Amino acid sequence: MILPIRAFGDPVLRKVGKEIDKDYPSLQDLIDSMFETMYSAKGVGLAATQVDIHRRIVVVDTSEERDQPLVFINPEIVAQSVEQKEWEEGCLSVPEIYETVTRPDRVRVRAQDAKGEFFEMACDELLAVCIQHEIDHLNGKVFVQYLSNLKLNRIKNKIKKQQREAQQ
Ligand code: GNR
Ligand code: NI
Repeated sequence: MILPIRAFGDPVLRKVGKEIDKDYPSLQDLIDSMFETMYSAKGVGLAATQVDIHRRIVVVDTSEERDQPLVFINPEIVAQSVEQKEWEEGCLSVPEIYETVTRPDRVRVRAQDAKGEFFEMACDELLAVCIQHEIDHLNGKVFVQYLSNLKLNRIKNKIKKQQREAQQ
């Protein structure tokens, strides 16, 4: 099922997701719907927060072929490089806005898979950027909140304009 993606400005994007435990109902259905939503929107990642589900679950696929789905349940960054990297980020909740954000170059993530098993993954390149971006969503943060107030206000106005035009 394709789920509606909430846009920046919607207060649900500020909620902090709760941990998922082993007997969370229909977890596999949620995972399937999140992948369907992410692939149909042509995103490289999606956090449950963006579809108004306030649980700590993220789906990612940074492969060219769109055939390497990754699920991260209760993800945590357990190590990060001192080196930082700039990346032009976008977000399905902030359509048509791309801005440079600086984050650690590499991170090590600990999470659970769909069966509840713990794993760790060393992430670099787009995957490192994406998992940090998604964990921010689980904590109620959207990438544009790293920008200056001037840029943030311009983005808020642009989104309001997009929403007005979408209504007409
Ligand atoms: O599709 C997405 N692309 C992207 C590009 C650069 C940095 C982060 C991302 S994540 C984004 C999908 C999304 O909004 N995930 O929350
Ligand atoms: Ni996003």
